[in-house]
Amino acid sequence: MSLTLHFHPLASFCHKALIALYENDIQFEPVIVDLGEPTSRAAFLKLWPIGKMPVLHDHARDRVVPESSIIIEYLDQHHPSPVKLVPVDLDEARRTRLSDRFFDLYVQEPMQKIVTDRIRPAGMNDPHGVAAARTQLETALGMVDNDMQSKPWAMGENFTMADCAAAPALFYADKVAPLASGHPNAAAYLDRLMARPSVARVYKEAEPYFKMFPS
Ligand SMILES: N[C@@H](CCC(=O)N[C@@H](CS)C(=O)NCC(=O)O)C(=O)O
Repeated sequence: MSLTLHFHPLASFCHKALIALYENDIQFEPVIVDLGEPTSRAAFLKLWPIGKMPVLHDHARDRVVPESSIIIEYLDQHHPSPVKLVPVDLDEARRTRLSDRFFDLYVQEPMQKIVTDRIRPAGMNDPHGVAAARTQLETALGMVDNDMQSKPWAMGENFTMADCAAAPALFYADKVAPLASGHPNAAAYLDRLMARPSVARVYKEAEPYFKMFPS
């Protein structure tokens, strides 16, 4: 098998890459990384010393591809498939990348800040940082709600990389700030995402690991 994906089934940025792979039925070997287990951790850090998942290894081209957005761009480029996740039109592509950045930086990151604070050792919490993250998440979710009033997917009629980013971002954001209470369009968009077969498959496979999610 040419492609190996190093990932963890509970990790939101890994879900983004998995959605892209499943969306186009691209074959790959999954390798679960356990950063708490010395052998798995050492093997992963050897591949990508930054230590963030997911990482795609393309053995045929001898390429190590980190960063979820870059992995999706790489797949789009080297595994041309029916669902074009990065539009060919340059303006559309740039707008798609902006939406992808938006979901990563302004939904996923504050959501992760809130969640990871729950598992910090006693006395090491960061209430100021968590409050700032909650404010940013609320602002971002308001923008998503406004943007998703009248279209099925983030870029309009076509499912793209922006939706791959939106699915895990909104899935976990909904756990820390339930969308239905103040953001009905964002909640309906999350429902559409969850009904998409590639997304549904990722969350079905992640189910056994959800007990590890700090609630
Ligand atoms: N910008 C990176 C972020 C990746 C990231 O933060 N991954 C998390 C899992 S969702 C991770 O590897 N965390 C492990 C750690 O920080 O030790 C991407 O888009 O791939």
